[in-house]
Amino acid sequence: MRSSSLSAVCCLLPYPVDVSLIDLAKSGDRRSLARLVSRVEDDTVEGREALAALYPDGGAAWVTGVTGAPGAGKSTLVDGLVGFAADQGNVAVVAIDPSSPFSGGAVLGDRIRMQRHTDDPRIYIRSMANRGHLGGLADSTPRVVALLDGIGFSEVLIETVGVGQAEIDVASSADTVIVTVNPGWGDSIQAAKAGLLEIGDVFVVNKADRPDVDETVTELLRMLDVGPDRAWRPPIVTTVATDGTGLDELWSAILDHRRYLTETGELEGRRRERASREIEAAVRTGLRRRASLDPGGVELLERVATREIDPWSAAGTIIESM
Ligand SMILES: Nc1nc2c(ncn2[C@@H]2O[C@H](COP(=O)(O)OP(=O)(O)OP(=O)(O)O)[C@@H](O)[C@H]2O)c(=O)[nH]1
Ligand SMILES: [Mg+2]
Repeated sequence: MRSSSLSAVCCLLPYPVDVSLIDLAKSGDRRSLARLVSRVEDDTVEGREALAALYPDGGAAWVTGVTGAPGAGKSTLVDGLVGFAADQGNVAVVAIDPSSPFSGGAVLGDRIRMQRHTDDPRIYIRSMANRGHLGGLADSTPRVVALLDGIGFSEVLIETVGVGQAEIDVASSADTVIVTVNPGWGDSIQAAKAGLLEIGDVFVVNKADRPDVDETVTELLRMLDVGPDRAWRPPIVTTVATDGTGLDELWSAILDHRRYLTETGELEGRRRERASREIEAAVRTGLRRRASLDPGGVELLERVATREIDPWSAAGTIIESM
């Protein structure tokens, strides 16, 4: 009697092993999924184990990245695209927020804007702070995307931080990159400066309810014409994200790009490139961590500080000792 009640209690304990956490997340339990994402974000041992277990199941998710200057309408666009994506299957949205330098946390909470989707069981929305990482994403974004892919989401939408600088990380994390600009001369030139013209697979002139839309489209076309020749010619779509105008056209442009990627075999190339960059980034992070843990580093620093040896020879010694 006593032992059977004990075993009943035991089974009520929250998630004794991570396998059940993965199973629960796969079955649609959002709390378990949120815990898994946090573990991956924090790069804990459990997070790594979950990724290792799930990676072989991945590869089926389509990843769409939405980037552009601050306030261009990225969140509003993503909010609208979620509805189209949900027709294809379960959707995960990863919104990267700038970290506050004071709290270290995400300051804006794009989730609030996407509140209307939170009750929909097909849709999972997660905000993450970029934690000082440059390039528009958080350091952990590619890992979180791989996790969501492995859990079984067929659509993943990423919204980058709108930092107005080179946000080109998203180019290697997404299958299709949407670059958002607004009407007006300055915006497309800023986009060009930030290196966004090279990475856009689809361009969106959002806030098309404002003046100078045609001029902006013409300017973008001109800049794309003088850019490098690409087999895929990025279409330019005009939208009013706030009322949904043009979103169906944007979604068709995304689907066209997917078709192109599959038919030409470029998808495989892109994903290989993604894996290669991820391995490189992980090696770099691992080396950095080990270098800072290396007790020999302190002694070497002392020798560099007293100019007995130079910093580059010290680095060579540390790498060799690994
Ligand atoms: N007039 C007009 N306003 C829009 C349109 N799309 C978005 N907005 C408004 O522009 C503001 C910024 O929109 P967001 O979707 O938050 O822009 P964002 O690019 O996600 O902004 P950050 O994440 O802060 O960089 C909001 O007040 C939106 O309501 C549009 O098509 N027309
Ligand atoms: Mg936003």
